Amino acid sequence: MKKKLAVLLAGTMVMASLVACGGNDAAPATNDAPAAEPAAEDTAEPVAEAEPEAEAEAPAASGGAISVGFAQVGHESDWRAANTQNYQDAFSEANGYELSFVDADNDNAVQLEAVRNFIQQEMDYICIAPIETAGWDTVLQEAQDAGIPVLIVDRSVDADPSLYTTQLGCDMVAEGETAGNWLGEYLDGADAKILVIEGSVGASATLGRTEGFNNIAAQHSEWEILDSQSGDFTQAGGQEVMESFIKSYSDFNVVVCQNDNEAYGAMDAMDAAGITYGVDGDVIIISFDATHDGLQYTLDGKINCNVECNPLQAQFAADVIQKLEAGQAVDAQTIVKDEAFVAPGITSQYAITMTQEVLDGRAY
Ligand code: GZL
Ligand code: ZN
Repeated sequence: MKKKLAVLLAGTMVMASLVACGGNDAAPATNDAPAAEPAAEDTAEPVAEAEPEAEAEAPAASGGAISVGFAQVGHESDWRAANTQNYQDAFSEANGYELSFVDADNDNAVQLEAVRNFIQQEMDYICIAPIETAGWDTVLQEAQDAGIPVLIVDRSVDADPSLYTTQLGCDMVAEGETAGNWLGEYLDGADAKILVIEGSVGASATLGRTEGFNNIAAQHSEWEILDSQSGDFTQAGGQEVMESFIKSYSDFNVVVCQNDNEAYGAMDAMDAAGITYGVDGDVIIISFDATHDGLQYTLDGKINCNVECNPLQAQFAADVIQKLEAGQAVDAQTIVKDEAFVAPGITSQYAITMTQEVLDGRAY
């Protein structure tokens, strides 16, 4: 169903970015690290914290269901599964939506084709969680020419921001810096020989976490990053890369895994090689995502530090769509706030020490 022209006019009146609390309000009150600051060029005015608004009510204005096309990255990780479920729950028929969901299976061509099909089908809105940052200008222009607002969700794109209505997701550079800052605090000047299992090549989550961690590593001349390879955010990829690292390096004492599933694979590989890890082992493991199983491993002391990236973001997208439906201005960017967690026995200014209560209080 085509959107009213008024909705599009409202979509162009974007405001400054907004730091939003993670959707995981079950998380305990925290001595959390400072909220990630929005990118400087976005903050025309002071940043305000915001909670996702109440469950989106059915669209009274237009009377019919709001059609939303969602081109999802794939099903590569537990994080992705939680993110997908969250979108399917938020964009339900009961909430007044007609969701067309495509799992692009980590294939750029499939994702681009899905977006073009959404344009053909004249969706009211298109949400894209871009597999890679590059290659989006043309199809975003096609969507804009067709008068369909596009929400870039979870990750970000390397495209002209005027080609899409909003971007929402976690601050990946801040996540990488949190990991580095925690490691610096934990090592307290000791040497580090670091191996990095990166996420999917070209993904903003990979690029941001790598950039952030390297920003901090540059401050530590006693650290050496021995190698960095992509594990594609999967458990199999993490295991494969760790197996090859073990063949090539014998003196490493830190493994940075850019998501939990890679960490599980790395642990399998180290187990098979008789290498110990975690708070009682020879190798420090840093992971990202803080999914339920990842935090269980952190609680068990197998993962030393786990930096959250909250997958429960769908309500932020629904809030944007509801505002557009009501002809209201929307924010150019919404940063979903993250926490970080460390194993019991570790105290940190950058992270929350895991307890069973913290784990039980998590919404995903
Ligand atoms: C992060 C998200 C990443 C997760 C991975 O926002 O894009 O993709 O860290 C997922 O688990 O594969
Ligand atoms: Zn140092």
